[in-house]
Amino acid sequence: MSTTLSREDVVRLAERVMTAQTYARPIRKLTEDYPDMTFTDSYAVMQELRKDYERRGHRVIGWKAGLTSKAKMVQMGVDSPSIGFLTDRMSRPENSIISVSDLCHPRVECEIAFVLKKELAGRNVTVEDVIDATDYVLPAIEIIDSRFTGFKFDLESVIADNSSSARFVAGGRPRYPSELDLRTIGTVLEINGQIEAMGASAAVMGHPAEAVSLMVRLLDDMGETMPAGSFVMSGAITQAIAVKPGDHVNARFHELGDISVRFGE
Ligand code: OOG
Ligand code: MG
Repeated sequence: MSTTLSREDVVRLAERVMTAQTYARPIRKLTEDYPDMTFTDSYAVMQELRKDYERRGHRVIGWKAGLTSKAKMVQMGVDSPSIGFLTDRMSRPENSIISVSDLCHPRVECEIAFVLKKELAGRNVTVEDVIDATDYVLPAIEIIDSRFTGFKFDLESVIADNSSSARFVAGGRPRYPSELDLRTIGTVLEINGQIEAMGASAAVMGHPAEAVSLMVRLLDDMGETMPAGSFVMSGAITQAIAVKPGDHVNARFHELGDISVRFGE
C-alpha cells in the first residue's frame, strides 16, 4: 500500500503520540492534520513509537488485536481490526490498584490471551496452527486509553496510537487450549457489583485464535513474526466500559477463572 508521510512526518507524529501517552494529554486525530494518511503510514508511526519505547528501556513482550468483535467495531465506528504492541511496563498484577491519573479516559474490556511456545510466521497460519503453537491461554482485562479527544478516532489514527494500548491485567486460571472450546468461553464484566457487559468468545472473529492468525499476517506485512514466548491478546469480546477512581472491576470467564482489579487516582 502507498505511503503519504515523509520520514520526518512519521517521526513527528510518533513524538506527538508519545507525548500524549506520557502526559495523558489528549490530542486531535492525526488525520485532521494528515487527511491522506494510509494504513501503511499508521503502521510506520506505530513502529517508530515502539522504537521510542525500546530506546527508553521498555521491552515488547507481545501483541494485541483491536476491534476484532462486532461489539467493538460498532462502539468505535470502524469496520476492520487493528494491532498494537504490548510492553512489560503495561502489565499490572491481579487485585492491584491501577492509577488513572496518568491515563486520558480509561476503559476496560475482557479478552482471551495466548502465550506462545513456538514462533508463528507467514500469511497462512490457521486456527489449528495457533493452538499448536500456544503454551496456554488465560483471561485478561485490557485497560485501553485512546489518546484522541473524546475517545473518537478513525482506523488510521488509532493504529498510530498503538491501538489504544495502555495497561493489561492477566491472571485467572491458565489452561491448555486443547482442553477447551475457545469459541464458547462466556465472559461477564462487573463494575462495582453491577453487570456492565457480557458475551462469548466466538464474538471475536468466530474464534479468538483467528485474531492471532490475523495479527501474524499483519506482522508479516511489516516483515516481522510473532516469537515464541509472546503474550498475545485477541481483542475485546464485548464493548469497552469507562472506569474512574474507586471502581472495582471483576471479570468472570467461564473455564478460565476471575480477574479483579481496582482503580485509583
Ligand atoms: C481500539 C482498541 C480496541 C479491542 O480489544 O478491541 C481493543 C479502541 O477501541 O480504542 O483493544
Ligand atoms: Mg483490547
